[in-house]
Amino acid sequence: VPPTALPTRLPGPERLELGTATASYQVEGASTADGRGPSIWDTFTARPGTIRDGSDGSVACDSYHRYTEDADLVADAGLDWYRFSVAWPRIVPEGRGRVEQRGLDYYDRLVDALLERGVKPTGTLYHWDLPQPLEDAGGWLERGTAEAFADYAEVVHARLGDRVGLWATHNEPWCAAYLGYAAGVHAPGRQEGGRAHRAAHHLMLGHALAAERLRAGEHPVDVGIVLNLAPIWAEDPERPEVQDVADGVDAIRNRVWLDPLVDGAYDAGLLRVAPELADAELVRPGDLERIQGSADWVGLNYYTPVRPDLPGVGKADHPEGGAYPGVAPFELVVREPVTDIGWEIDASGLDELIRTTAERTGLPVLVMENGAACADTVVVEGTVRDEDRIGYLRDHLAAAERARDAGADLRAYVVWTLLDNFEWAEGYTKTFGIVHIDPETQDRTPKASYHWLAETVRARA
Ligand code: PNW
Repeated sequence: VPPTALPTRLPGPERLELGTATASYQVEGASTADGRGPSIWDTFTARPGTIRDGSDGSVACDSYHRYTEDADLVADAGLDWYRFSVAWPRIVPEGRGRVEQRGLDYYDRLVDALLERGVKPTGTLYHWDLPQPLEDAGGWLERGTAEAFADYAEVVHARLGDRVGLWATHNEPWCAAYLGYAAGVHAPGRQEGGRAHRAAHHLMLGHALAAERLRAGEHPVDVGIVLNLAPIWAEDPERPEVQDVADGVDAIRNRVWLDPLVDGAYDAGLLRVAPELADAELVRPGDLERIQGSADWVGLNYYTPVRPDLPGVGKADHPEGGAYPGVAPFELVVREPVTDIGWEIDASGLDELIRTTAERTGLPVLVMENGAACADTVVVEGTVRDEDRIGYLRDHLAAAERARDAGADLRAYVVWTLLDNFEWAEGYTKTFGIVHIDPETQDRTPKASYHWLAETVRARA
């Protein structure tokens, strides 16, 4: 990247930029290095029974030490950008107050390593690693967490903003709020029912407060939020009971984030599912006005469509099941074919989601994650064959281009993920990487999908 092009900003509409992504807790390891404080994921993974293989992110891909190899891999594939996330507990170990310079130094080195190789860095400020002291004070159920988040965001941007001007505040706040505080399958592992809507509001408030600080800083910025919105396909839309649960799922998966962002309101339909959001102590005067218009772009993470149906029809033990408090009992149907993590494959969902999100928000859209878990087979001669992943990526990239051709303002497509890494509740049992990681040595071996992606980039150029 020529110095004159700094900092990395929102890409223009001329061409679809391509990248790949990771997240701090999933790849960095070194969980006690250089003054990093504990996060809710350190605490959660230490609790027996939370992670399928009993593992944690304390070593992961050791990207904290091997980030130059990661930067080489992204550059060698010819990708435009690398999406990383910043670990809040490395920067502000107690969650608020004292700043740890050694944590900032790490991201400084990472950003420079990318720029030296001609890769544009883009950052996410919150990919789920909340400092444990903030959780001890109530976590995202408390307003103070949103305020602390804005302080932390300002510190990061002051240090990196001369080179990184494309920031996402949150990654998938639906997961943080509802998998974390309702279903309890992600950290902090709480089952608070409708109180999880408080977390949703505080996450959006935190986004807005952080966006204000970034915009007020000395460095120019395009600030957005990355949502895992989903196409909601009622299995039997003619039946009012099915349509009703589908509306409820849509409210919590999509509208609780988009409505305040676009309309500055939680409407009556949403309040029916989430009456907690009518609480004037929670949603204070001015909150919704601050959230409205607080994003310059919207990021989408898409893996699979969501198909609600009545109880007894779908997957009763679906991990998302408990993540929609306030919705009448329902089940999610999963149709074949599925990936190795059991998520239905349907690329038309991505096309639909990009178009509807662009229309609903009027904002530039970036696909910030898309990819597949595959049971990769390691074969001799150092090659890892993952033909299923190639098929998935090819079909979804084509779907993204269809949406663009249909006029949607889509600017980028980012593959999840560069490296096989710590896949949250699934531990290391599900691999999404285009690069294989040896679990003993952390050695990196590009898979067939990596070579396919590199070839696709070259062919396009
Ligand atoms: C997203 N669910 O996570 C995240 O942004 C990534 O960090 C993650 O590795 C990727 O998708 C693949 O899972 C999710 O259970 C994890 O519904 C779980 C769920 C959804 C998203």
